[in-house]
Amino acid sequence: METIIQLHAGDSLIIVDMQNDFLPGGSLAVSDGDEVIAPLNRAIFFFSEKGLPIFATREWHPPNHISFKGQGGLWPPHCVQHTRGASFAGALDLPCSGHIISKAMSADQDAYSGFDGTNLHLQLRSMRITRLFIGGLATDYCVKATVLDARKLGYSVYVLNDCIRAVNMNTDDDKKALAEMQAAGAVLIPLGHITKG
Ligand code: VGL
Repeated sequence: METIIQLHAGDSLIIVDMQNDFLPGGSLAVSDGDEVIAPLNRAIFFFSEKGLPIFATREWHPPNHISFKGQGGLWPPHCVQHTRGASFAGALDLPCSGHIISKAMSADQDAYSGFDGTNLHLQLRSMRITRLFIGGLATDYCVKATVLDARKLGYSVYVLNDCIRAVNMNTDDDKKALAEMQAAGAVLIPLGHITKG
């Protein structure tokens, strides 16, 4: 049986790190990362129509960030504050009312999860949000970390499985990440199974 989820008050959309550097042409491009823009725009439309809050997380690193190879980290420089690479995808229809959550903003602090070192939980709580619908980049890093933290914090979590793409440094990292999220109680659903009623 297909599960159809009807959106209602208490729901929020969390868009993870849809920044140029994670898209084709970017310094840490996720393969086919741009393919999630269209479905995310549909999700944004649904949530906007229902007057439900939308959050967009972003990495917002200083040029000497600890996660960069030059600093001994894993990654090429990416999402450096105020650069084009750190900007949200131009084709993403983020509404003005969207809430931006910046993370990993100081040189010595890294954060994959949108909850790590941010006031995301505080903002969601003040809006009485209990269910989160999460999509974006990348499945095996920031999406996974955000989903796992959300579950730890007690939210019901739906992962929009057609609105995510993985880095897949090792084959199957995406499958492992999905299994980990499900084991933590997150539900994977395609956007087509969500109705705004
Ligand atoms: C991410 C690698 C490095 C992500 C961030 O957004 O998933 N991946 N930094």
